[in-house]
Amino acid sequence: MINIDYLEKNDGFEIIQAFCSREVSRIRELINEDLRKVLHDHHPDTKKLIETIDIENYHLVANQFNHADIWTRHNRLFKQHAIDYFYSTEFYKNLKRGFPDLKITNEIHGQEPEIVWRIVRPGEANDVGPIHADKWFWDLNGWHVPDGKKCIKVWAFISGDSKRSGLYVVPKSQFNSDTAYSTKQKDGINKPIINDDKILKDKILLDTKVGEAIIFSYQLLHGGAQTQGNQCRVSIEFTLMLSSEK
Ligand SMILES: O=C(O)CCC(=O)C(=O)O
Ligand SMILES: [Fe+2]
Repeated sequence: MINIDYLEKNDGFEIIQAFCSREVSRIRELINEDLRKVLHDHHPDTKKLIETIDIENYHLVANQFNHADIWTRHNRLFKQHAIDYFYSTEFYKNLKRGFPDLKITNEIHGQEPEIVWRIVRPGEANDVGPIHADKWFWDLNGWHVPDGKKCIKVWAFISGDSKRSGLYVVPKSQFNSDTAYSTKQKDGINKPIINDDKILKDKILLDTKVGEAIIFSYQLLHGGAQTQGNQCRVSIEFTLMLSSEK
């Protein structure tokens, strides 16, 4: 089981095996269904083309769609049936055994637990955001962590080339609580922009295999890597809220 205290006192992250290949296939299928449904809602005229699209080949036809407008966070949220499937995975059951009071947070949309998928196309700098700590979002938006609780992030690699895409982290940066950032309003929330780019020279691209997850401190600096090669990167992410005195 993950030892959160240990992780926070060391590099600030840990890579763990999350989903077996059968589970990864099912998660890909669920994301593909959503991908097609959302594209169809926005572009009903391209029904035939959309039927042939999946996360493996999406980038080859993405220029036919309003990619930036379509793929809001809201449109990438797991729906109830996908959440139910996620709850049935061994990964979630293990998390629940280790942290019986855990909750997946819903700070932005306020209803169901927010499990979000993300697709990052090859060569597209705008598909990833700048390096940040997730705690900054909570501070900037006044989202409240109740007394006795804490947040920790989970990011899982679902598809792509792990050596040429994925997540950057700055190991041990959870200790630099004074890293400067400014803020800009986007998609209805305040988003942080890091000011201090000296620290970014220490970032490393984590080599996560498909089905593995990175669990990381809410204070750890991290961000998406622009995808190289010719495969999209697809990942899922969510926040766990847990008792802090564990
Ligand atoms: O996957 C990405 O590009 C960024 C992910 C991220 O910031 C997160 O999971 O907190
Ligand atoms: Fe993040």
